[in-house]
Amino acid sequence: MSSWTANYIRFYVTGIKGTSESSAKTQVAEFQLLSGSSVIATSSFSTSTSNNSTEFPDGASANANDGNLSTKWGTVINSGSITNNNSGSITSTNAVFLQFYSSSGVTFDQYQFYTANDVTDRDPTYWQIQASADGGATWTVLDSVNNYPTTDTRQTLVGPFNLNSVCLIGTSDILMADLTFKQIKDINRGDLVMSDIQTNKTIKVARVLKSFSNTAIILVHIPKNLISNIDDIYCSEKHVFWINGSRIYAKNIKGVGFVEKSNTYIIFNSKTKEPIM
Ligand SMILES: [Ca+2]
Repeated sequence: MSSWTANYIRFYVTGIKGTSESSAKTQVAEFQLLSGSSVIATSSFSTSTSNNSTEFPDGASANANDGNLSTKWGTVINSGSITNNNSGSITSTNAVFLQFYSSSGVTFDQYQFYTANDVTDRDPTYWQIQASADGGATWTVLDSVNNYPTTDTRQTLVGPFNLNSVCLIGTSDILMADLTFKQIKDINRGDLVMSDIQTNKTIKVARVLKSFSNTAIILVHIPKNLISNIDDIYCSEKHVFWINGSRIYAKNIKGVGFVEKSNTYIIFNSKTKEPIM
């Protein structure tokens, strides 16, 4: 399972890039949902904006869904309290959202957006992707991104973001350059880590240049009794393992000789802790 079907989808902006404007504003030229590598047709949705905002005269929500980078969804946050300057936290009162609606439901597994034509300080840098399949009664957070280094280049693609793209959970151990271990949630910018260079299968010391949180819903649990000399691993379906000289997605590990038992790893929902079969 790697896609989501929902009637309502929200691009829920919780933080913007800068503080230069007296009223907090946010904007994007386009926001797109994808299935595989294909952008879902704009005719699949209607659009709207949260109540906590006032669209610019040239910032109607439909402009985020018209396939035209010259038009934009742009809105003033009425509370004036949207988090800016990349120091934010997510609350229900200081965020605004762009909402998509489809009566028949839309199935998607990735999303992306394009920066608007002007004012880089309005660019989203903190956001969630939320979805509802029951008319808005309950919402599921499919992705939560903090302090993303959104480009300053105008009318430019940001993403795509795969909804299962997180590699490892926060308590996973990372091998540092001094050969000690540090949990991934404790890694800071500037830290030196041992990095796997996938193009030539070598390892070298690399410096961490940026970090952000990306919360996947679907995780794979590979119990430690499946692989010799390794502890339990919790990762996304598409976390890559080197197995017998090949790159293998976690979700495809079963049946490979490296695994001592076949067909016994567990895919589970990280929110409900329930197995997904
Ligand atoms: Ca547009």
